[in-house]
Amino acid sequence: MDERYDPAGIEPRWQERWRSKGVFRASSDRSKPKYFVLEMFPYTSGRLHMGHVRNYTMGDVVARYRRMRGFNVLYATGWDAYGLPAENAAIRQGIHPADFTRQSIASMKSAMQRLGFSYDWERERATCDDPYVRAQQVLFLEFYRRGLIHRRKAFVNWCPSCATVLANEQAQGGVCWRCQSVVTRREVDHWFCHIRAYADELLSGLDRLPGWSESVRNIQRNWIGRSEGAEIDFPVEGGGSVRVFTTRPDTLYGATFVLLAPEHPQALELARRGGREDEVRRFRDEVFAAERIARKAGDLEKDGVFTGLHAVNPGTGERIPVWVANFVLMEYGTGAIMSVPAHDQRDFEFAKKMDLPIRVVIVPEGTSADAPEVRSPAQAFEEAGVMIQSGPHSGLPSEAGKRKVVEMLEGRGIGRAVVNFRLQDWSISRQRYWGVPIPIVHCEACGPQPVPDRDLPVLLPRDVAFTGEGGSPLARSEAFVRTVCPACGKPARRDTDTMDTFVDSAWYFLRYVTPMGAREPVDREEARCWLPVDVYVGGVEHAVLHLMYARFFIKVLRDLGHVGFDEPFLQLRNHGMVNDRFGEKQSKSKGNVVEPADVVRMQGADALRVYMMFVTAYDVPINWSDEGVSHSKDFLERVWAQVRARAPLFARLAGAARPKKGDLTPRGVELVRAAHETVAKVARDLDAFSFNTALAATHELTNALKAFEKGADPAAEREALRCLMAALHPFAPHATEELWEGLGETRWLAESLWPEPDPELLRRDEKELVLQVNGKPRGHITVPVGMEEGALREAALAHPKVLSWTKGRQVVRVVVVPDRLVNVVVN
Ligand code: ANZ
Ligand code: ZN
Repeated sequence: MDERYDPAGIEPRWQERWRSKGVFRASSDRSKPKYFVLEMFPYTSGRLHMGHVRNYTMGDVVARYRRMRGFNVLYATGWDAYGLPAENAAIRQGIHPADFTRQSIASMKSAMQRLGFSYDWERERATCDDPYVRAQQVLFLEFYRRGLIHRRKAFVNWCPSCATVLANEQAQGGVCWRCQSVVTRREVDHWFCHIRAYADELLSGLDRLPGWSESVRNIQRNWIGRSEGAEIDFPVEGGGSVRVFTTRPDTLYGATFVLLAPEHPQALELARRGGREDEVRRFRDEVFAAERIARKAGDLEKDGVFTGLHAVNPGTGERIPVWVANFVLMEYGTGAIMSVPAHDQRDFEFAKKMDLPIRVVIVPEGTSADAPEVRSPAQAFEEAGVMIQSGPHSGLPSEAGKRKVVEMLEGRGIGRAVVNFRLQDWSISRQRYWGVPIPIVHCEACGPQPVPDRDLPVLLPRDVAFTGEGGSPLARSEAFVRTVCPACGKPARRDTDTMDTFVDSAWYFLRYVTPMGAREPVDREEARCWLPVDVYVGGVEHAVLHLMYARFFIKVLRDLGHVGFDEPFLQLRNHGMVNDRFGEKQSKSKGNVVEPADVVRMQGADALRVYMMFVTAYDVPINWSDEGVSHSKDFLERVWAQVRARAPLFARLAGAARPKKGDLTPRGVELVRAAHETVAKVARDLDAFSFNTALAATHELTNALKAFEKGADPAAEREALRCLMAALHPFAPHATEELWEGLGETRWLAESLWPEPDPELLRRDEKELVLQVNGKPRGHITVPVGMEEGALREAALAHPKVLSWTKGRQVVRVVVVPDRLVNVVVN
């Protein structure tokens, strides 16, 4: 142990020691309870940022702590290696995406290793590894054969700047999740994953995830957006009908027009019949060009155009016009609505603007049909009420009315009760190069054909041109595209789409438990041993996308027989951001980025780790502070100095067992008790993810040690220091290992068990007192020695034995004879 605390010397040395002995290797030792700590694996951007450091320090603290508690811990990491930025780097810098990615991995890995994270690196996986690609293509085809993946023409979200299709989840608010450009609409042939088939289970499963925050579960509930309602067919003049979705069939008689989404497949056809095709087409093009942001939020200027055609309201029998409107979304319900301006504010505004009729059919109980607000309402009345002007259904309350109207429509064969989900099928194909190729061959004669298993994986061709123009580079690689049909052997063409990287990340954690060379995509036996994940740590920005896809994947993999559980992550912890010192998000463009490597070089990995965990609660944003890191370093220096100053006292105690109470001086007992209380508190706090309070407890113990006269009771001092080292070890693993050695320990902390506190020591000295009522002994009470008189009175008065004698009587006085008895006087 050096005189000076020198993290630059200590840290790499311990990292090398741990590595060479393989102490973090996760074995399938079934004699111990398992614990799977998982973090959201990093995207291979090329640099590790402070957000990563915070995320992974938390995971590492938990992993190290759980190992010490005797768990068989699986803690591994990998690389979310595919995606656009690597391809963009290829376009801009002329570096091949594969090389960019490998270089990114190398530099990020060494940055992670320098922080001392205790990963089992033998389980490291990258989504661009050939075995990973193969496994994912196998799964793609299993999904495909099960009808869970299909190809169809669809209007999709298109990011003009990334030149790719985006899933709805990636186009929230109408902007591209990666580049923030405004998303437009395009109709393309496209692969979809049928996540809606699992919508109900994805929803109900949320009720059985107590280890997730209520807020994330609510975000998912809203995203799934289940609503009960009805589909109703409105017959159209001249033949055919338009099917609408409504949650308010009780308002049927108030539907005064029908609205279609601009991209509704019937929109142009109806307009052609109505003689207004040009107007509708022009309007449609305008809407597509307009921002989807506003269209979604409902705060855009409502606009629309008449198709020239009428439909019939199946309740009233009246002719009502059919329009196309910008606020009707194609991907929700049926893409068409019955518009009830009197009871839906959006419809109300639209009717006012277009001068369409408004007809009140629901009123609050007790309102008469000729009240002024019924004859000319000033706004929509959206609540439930009583039906009026509704033919045979008038007088029914809304709830009963909904049922009756649907029954009537069902009877006529033009309506039915349905459950609708906001959740859309997941568009999983991308017109980009750097991703997992879709293992399908298109044959003119046989149609789409799965690539046979023996020909998997379909790998990316290496030499393609990255120009950033003209769609997917794969589509321009004739060598890749040209192949033969697996069914008929004639020339055919490969699919040139690659999979959305959210497919890769939906199941990566299963690859940590699957040996590299495994034939099956998932090793079922190993998965049974390790999964579900016990705690998953990552950013809250993944509350919808990644976490929904991963839950969906597990349910499908369960149904395909690959795994035997329903939910992947038992506990989810979302850490806060790491901002700059003014609370601004760190970004290259703002020039306010704090580089982890710089901090590690100057202050050491342990100081950075301690700072991150100490400065605030795990889920609160950190506003960066250089002084904060310095304070953490000072703290570690103080700990260092303490151990150094005392180490010579322990020469004869090396390897000694934990001291017994009887061997210690009275003050020594107090010190050891404080140490064991610290250990107990740190354990409680770490179980609850309360890292900062755990560290605060270790600070207090250092203070207690500082106040303790050096050499007054070496056995006690050594025991207190051992406890301090163990409790600090998950946070500052390097410094504590070095100091631990300095205390004469031979087994590393990384291999040691948690010092379970001595219950005898934790129990404060107690004494049994006699309880009297009116001078007669009525029972006993055990209390800590020296308990305050007020507290003693309360404890005595609340004691059941005393209560039974004082019930219904008035307490006049309580006499306390310290350490002997309490006498309650009643009249
Ligand atoms: C008639 C009606 C009358 C409606 C009324 C509401 C109130 P939630 O609850 O979110 O499921 N709607 C249906 N499809 C739509 C689409 N593609 N684009 C825009 N709006 C659509 O909302 C369901 C309601 O949203 C449906 O019920 C429909 O309007 C509208 F007094 O139908 B309602
Ligand atoms: Zn063929």
